[in-house]
Amino acid sequence: MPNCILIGAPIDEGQRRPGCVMGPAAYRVAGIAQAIRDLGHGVEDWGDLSLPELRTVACPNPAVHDLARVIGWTEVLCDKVDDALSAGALPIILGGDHSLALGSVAGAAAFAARQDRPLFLLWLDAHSDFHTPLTSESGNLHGTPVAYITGREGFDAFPAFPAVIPPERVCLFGIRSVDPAEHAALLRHDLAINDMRVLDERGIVAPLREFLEKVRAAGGMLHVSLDVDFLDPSIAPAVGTTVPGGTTFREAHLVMELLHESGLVTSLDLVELNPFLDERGRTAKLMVELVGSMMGRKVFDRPTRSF
Ligand code: B3U
Ligand code: MN
Ligand code: MN
Repeated sequence: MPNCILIGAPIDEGQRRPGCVMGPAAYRVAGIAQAIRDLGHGVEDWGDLSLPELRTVACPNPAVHDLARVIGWTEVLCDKVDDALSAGALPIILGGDHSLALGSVAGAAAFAARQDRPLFLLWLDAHSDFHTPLTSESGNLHGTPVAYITGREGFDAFPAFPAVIPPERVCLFGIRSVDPAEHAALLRHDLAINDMRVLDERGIVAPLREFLEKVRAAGGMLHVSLDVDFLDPSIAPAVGTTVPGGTTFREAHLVMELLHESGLVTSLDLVELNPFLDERGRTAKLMVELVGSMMGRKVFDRPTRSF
């Protein structure tokens, strides 16, 4: 695995509950850099990003809020993630709400396009985040990145997405909250939808391996976007939008262990941590442990199986 670059993205304009802005600090307090170093990897921390000068922008949907700021974050994150990948590192973006993925995945897509490699996206989330700014009822732009990344219309005010990811290269994993407009749009697009119904029946291993196999066969890069609400709220309470019935502690670790074994992950978002809602840092610590599993920590070190 390459060395890691931590990129702090203190963004909370993509939703309405204050607190995600403290996310990057909480990950640092929970020891994310040392946890990765302990596994033998180099870590550089690029500190927290700040907003560039904002443009004047407009959106026909009056519910949408903080559009100019979210676009500003999108631009700055796109550049930084591209820079980190160009430096040969694995960028880990410390969020911040999920609107940061508008920029982080754009940066990964720009880099992948220059390398002439297909970029795949694994979306670990309770939500499908498949709204466009035109269909969102809440007006919260953290519910829109998957639509932007797959090239849906309605993002006129945003920078053009550098290299649209075809829906067949996207895997939604763990979803259990989908709005009607998202549902209708998902039926028209060919994303792999591993909702909790599928995971309950098949477990997490088979569907994840199927997707990883596709990434490997295509010689692809893989961006993983981990939303805290992928986890069950009983183990990860520090999130604004808790949805019951999430993945367990062991399922989540197994996902991250399989990702490590695959050797395919090239960039990672950690999103929606709201430290103000945490219980003595337990969610931040769990997220750091999950990163440890993705970076190679094992319960018992047996010779690596092929995934
Ligand atoms: N789909 C809803 C709820 C939501 C999406 N992402 C989160 N919540 N975290 C919306 O507001 O777009
Ligand atoms: Mn999300
Ligand atoms: Mn979510």
